[in-house]
This record gives sequence, structure tokens and C-alpha cells, in this order.
Amino acid sequence: MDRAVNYINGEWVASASGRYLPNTNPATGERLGEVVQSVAADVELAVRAASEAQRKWRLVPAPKRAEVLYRVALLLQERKEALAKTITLEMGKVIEEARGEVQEAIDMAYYMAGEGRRMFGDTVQSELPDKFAMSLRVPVGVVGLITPWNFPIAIASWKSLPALVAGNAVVWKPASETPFTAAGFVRVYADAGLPIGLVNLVNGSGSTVGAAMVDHPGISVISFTGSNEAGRAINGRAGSLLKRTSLEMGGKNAITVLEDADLDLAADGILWSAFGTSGQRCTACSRILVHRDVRDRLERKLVERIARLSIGNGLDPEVHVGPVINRASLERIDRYVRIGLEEGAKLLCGGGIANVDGLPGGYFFQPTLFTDARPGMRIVQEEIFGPVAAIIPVGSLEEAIEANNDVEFGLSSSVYTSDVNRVFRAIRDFDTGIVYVNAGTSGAEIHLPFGGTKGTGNGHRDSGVAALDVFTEWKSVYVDYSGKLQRAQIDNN
Ligand code: UN1
Repeated sequence: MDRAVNYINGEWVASASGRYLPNTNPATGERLGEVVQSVAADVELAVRAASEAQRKWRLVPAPKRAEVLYRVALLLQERKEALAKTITLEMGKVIEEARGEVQEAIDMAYYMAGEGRRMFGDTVQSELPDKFAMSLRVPVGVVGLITPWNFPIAIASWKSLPALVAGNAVVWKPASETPFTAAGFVRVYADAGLPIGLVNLVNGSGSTVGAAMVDHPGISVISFTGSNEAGRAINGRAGSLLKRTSLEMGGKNAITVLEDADLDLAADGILWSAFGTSGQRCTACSRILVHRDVRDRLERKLVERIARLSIGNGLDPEVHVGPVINRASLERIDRYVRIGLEEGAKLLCGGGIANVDGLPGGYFFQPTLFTDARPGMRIVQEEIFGPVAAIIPVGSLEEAIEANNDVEFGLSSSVYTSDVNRVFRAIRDFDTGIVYVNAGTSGAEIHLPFGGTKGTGNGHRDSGVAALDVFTEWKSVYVDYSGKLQRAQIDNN
């Protein structure tokens, strides 16, 4: 790996800026290479190429477009190991999870290839005789994708594949932390035979490249996953331009454990959701709402399991918890732990930066568990995005539902219980876009809609067939074959 540049109109190109930023392996602190920092002129070139290519692509029947996606799936499968390794090198997640992430992109490619043969519209009876009425999905044109580092290929697949099968072209700004994974994905598109210009990669910062994409009149839709702050800024600007945005901005997800739960199952689910990917998933569990009657037992089980987690370089298959993304993140997580202690939460284990033998330059944080947390605390309200979870004792499902919903976000939630009545009450009353029963808060599958309520998003969904709603417009069509003037709402009274 050396220089990650842009991919515009089928060519790997540098930016007019001539500027690069280093890209680092978070497990070692070593430099992997550097990534170009683009400017508005690069976005301009990308949009021009995309518009040109989209004019032809929109005329290709969706089942034919789907054949390219099918080849994308096969190539991703072939390159799974190499892509997974790049993900682990760039963002640190353990190799098994990195493979899982590539698998998510493969699944999405097969699924959206199938959607190419199901690009359904509606037909409905007209009010008038000898008149045919239907509505069709049509592409929006050029879409702008802004994606995060924590799932550098999966999230890009959730957005780019439905956009393409629906007949759009893509301008993609990946996170600056994961440019080589982005380049690897773009190479798959090219090698799968996607016509030139349909996927363009523009590396750089949100404030320059992202802003230029939002402002560009040639981009019709912005699909964004990332921080709340950036999402709000994008939405504000795009709103004033009457541009559609689809936003996914994180969570503060809770697992509820009731007194009749299988506690070993719950402990395993909590461990995976709280400390998998070092807590750097939007779907990570950072709150545990446990019934007081089983709280001591659950705490013991969790502490035992956490003690067995090994921290280190994600390329080592024995490691469970890799590094966090960078030093700033490490320091932010550490500050939150101090805040939790000041707020009066009690530390059960972890609580600090971890030193890993042989990796002095890595950004490791100990898997950390608080107890005796209360709903109003900052560690219970704010997204930490690290391996930190807090136990909040509750007395009933009703109390758990109230606490579950008492946060700004609404992505994912979970309940462990063997009582079917309480299962359905939780499903009804948890105010989140995703609900799990007897499983942790992470691990969403790609053929269901992904997204959340409240501060998590703005009502749109990634993944699932719902993703097509982001990247298409409805066109209503009336065909009058009566051969005479028929006046709707007048002649049919
Ligand atoms: C994210 O953290 O933004 O549901 C995506 C999950 C994964 C995707 C997470 N399939 O945990």
C-alpha cells in the first residue's frame, strides 16, 4: 500500500490539491500509506463523469444491470480474504469480523442483483374507462455517498448496490481512515465490468469534499452514515437546496435482561455486542438494563467472560478485541470513563488504556464495564463508540422500556426473557428501528431495513428493499386508450 488516489471516469487520478494525509494501522501506529485530500474541482470532475455515464445506464434494463452486481458478488467472494486483511490493517477490527464484513457486502450484492428482477412498480385501476394507470420507480440520477470507517465495505455496499441497480451513478467519499478498502471495492466494480463513470471515488475531508458533494446541483441524493454533528450539518444544507438525504447517525443501544432470562445466553450476547469491533458499531450495546433479582449473577458472569477476552492485533486469530481507530478516539473513550466515575457509576472491570506487549504504538482500550449507572448520566446518554458498557439496575420490563427509550438515539434494542407476553410488549414499545429478542443488539442482516428513530436518522433506511426508496423517484403514468377526451374528476362523476 502506498498512495490512495481518486477514481474518476475509470482512471486512478491524483487531486489538483496535491495534498495527502497519512493513513495509519491502529494496532501498531505504523504508517500504511497516504490518502489524497481532494477539493471541489475533483468533485466536479466526478459528477460530470457520473452524469454522462448515468445517461446510458438508466436505459439498461434493471435485470441486465443486475448481472453486473452478480459478478460483483462473485469477485468479492474471490477477494474476500485480501479485502478482509485490508480492513483489519486500516481500521483494526479482528480478522474474523473483517471477513464477516466482506460477507455482508457479498450478501448485499446477491440480494440487490435479485432486486434487479423485482424492480416492481404498481398498477392500479383508473377512475375512467379505457385508461390504464401505473407507477414506476425511476432513478434519481447521480447520488453522493459518504461512508464511515467502522464498516468501510459493508456500509458502502448497502448504499452503492441499490443505487446502481436502480439505474443511478455514484460519487463516493469514503472515510479517510479506510481509503485502501474503498479502492479495493472500486476495483471490484471495475473488474466486474461496471461501465466506466458509474462509480467514482473522491477521497478527502467531509468539510471540503463532503460539502462540495452536498452543494453540487448535479447530485440529487446524499446518503450518509457517520456522526450526528456531520449528519445535521449535511441535512441543514441539503434541506435548503431541496435535496433528499438519507442519514444514519449512531446509537446508544440497550440490552434488557429480565429475571427469567437465560443468563449465560444474555452474557454471551452482551459480550459480543458491547466489545465486538471494540464497541465501534452503531449497533453496539452500551447500556445493560438488568432486573435487580439477577443483577449480581449477571455481573459475575460478565466479569468472568471479560477477563478471558484477549486484546491485541486483529490479524492474530486468537485476539477478540482489536484497537480503536486512533489516538483521539482512545483519549475520548478514556475521558468518558473518568466522567462515569465522577457521575458515581462503579467500575466492575477495565477502565483504562491497555498496553499490549509488542504493540507500544497501538490504540487499545480495556473492555470496560460500569455498574450502578442511572438513566440521566452522560455515560448512559452519549455515544462513546468504544468498548465501554454500563449496567443500570431496573425493577420491571416497564421500567426497562422507559429507560431503553430515554435516549436521543433509536437504532437497536434487545430483550432477554422466556416470557412470550413480555417479548411482544418489548417489540411493541422499544422505540428503535431494530429490535432483537434473546440476541444482542448487533448483527443486522442486509435484506431487512437498517436504521433507527429519533436522533439516529431521518426516516430513511439503508439495506433491505427500503434502500430503493432512497435512490428512486416514483413516476405515475396514465395511458388513455379511449380515443376521446376524458376529463378526470369531471367526466367520471
Ligand atoms: C454499523 O455499525 O454502522 O448490525 C453497522 C450490525 C452490522 C452492521 C453495523 N451488520 O452490527
